[in-house]
Amino acid sequence: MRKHIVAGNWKMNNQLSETKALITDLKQQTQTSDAEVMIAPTFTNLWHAFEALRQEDIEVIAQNMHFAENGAYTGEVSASMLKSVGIQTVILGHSERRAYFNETDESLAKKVDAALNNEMRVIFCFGEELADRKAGKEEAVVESQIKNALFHLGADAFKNIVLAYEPVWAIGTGETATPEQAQDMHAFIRKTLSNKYGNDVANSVSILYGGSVKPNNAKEIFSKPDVDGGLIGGASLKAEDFYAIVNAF
Ligand code: G2H
Repeated sequence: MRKHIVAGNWKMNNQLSETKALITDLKQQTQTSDAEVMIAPTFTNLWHAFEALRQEDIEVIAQNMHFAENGAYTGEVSASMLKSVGIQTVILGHSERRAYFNETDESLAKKVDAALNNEMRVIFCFGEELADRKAGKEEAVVESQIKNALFHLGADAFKNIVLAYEPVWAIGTGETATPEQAQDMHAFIRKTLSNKYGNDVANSVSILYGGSVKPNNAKEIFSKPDVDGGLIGGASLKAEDFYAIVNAF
């Protein structure tokens, strides 16, 4: 049985005071689903969030990290630094990182290795752009993103990898892939994994959908057999909305 996961990606939102207030609201919500719940605040709020949620069933995760252990990389944060403040899971390869910070399949492969070497769990994001989909290339793009960043790994590594399919055209735009489009791509992703690592690995990896998931569309998206959860941006910034999505399973 694959894990259901709902992760809130706060992106570059929330000062410390807003983080405190949102965490207070999150603690007042009731969970009725079996999903693992995660939130990803900015680096400056990780330690506070980790401390504040220590006793709760909400894991605090990071939005990014560098591939080096330490050294002359001004402005960057390493896996061991994240671990030193309690963080066990990191989002890597979000399309905003790829688009605005020049992250490539090659640099992401190094980040994945660094996270796994530090015994962290990775939520690895990928997805096609609108032009790719219009040209009918969405599967080829997704397949190459997965292969280039992950297929150097052994099968065992996939115990610590969660995949997140986020079509770029659906991110923060209000456009959502239809549940059928999401299911078709998730099934393709699982087949791609199966071709390389076999059915057991492919069937054990949770594949999340991301891109304008909201309380009013989560249930239908999560009802699809290969959709194991969601990476939630805008709708994770309000506790009621986020828990409406968490409870959509
Ligand atoms: C996609 C998603 C969260 P949103 O980036 O990763 O954001 O739900 O706002 O589209």
